[in-house]
Amino acid sequence: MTILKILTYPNPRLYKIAKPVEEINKEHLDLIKNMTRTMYECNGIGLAATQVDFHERIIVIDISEEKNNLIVLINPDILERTGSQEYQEGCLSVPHVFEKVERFEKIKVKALDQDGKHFEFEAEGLLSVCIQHEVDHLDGKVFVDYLSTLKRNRIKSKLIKVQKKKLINNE
Ligand code: GNR
Ligand code: NI
Repeated sequence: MTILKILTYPNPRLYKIAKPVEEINKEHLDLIKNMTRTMYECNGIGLAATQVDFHERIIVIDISEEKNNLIVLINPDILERTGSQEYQEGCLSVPHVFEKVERFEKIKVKALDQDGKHFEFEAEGLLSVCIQHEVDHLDGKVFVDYLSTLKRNRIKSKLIKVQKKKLINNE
């Protein structure tokens, strides 16, 4: 198993729109294992394939305290959206930035599991926030896109500076 490299904002690859998975093969299953490992290693509660530069519609999520409740969503589709909630969001692709974002409160989701079986469920609270955040990644959207241009540009400059420094220091 491998810890995958996560793309950092504003890498243009984060803006690619992921294609539906046509048939789940061994490469997909390997990727899901590595994405899961990477999410846990980085202390994230979710990870979208886009963030590891793989542009098919795959998400892993685990919002549990004990990190023992993995949810794998292939070709996720949000069927219903109701209400609204605000949550302080962070993103593994936007390190050290936390900002409030408004999302739908309750959603109904349809997806395939790793065996290619269809399933549907309703989510609210943090799980709902996380699914909306991850589906956005698959659609080439990052949570800072919901912030004001001023805030987003400040975040962009800061992250570009940090990345140049890392490049100089060979990190
Ligand atoms: O680890 C993560 N925490 C988080 C907190 C609030 C709202 C969304 C998230 S998802 C994020 C991991 C990540 O970047 N997923 O794409
Ligand atoms: Ni994210």
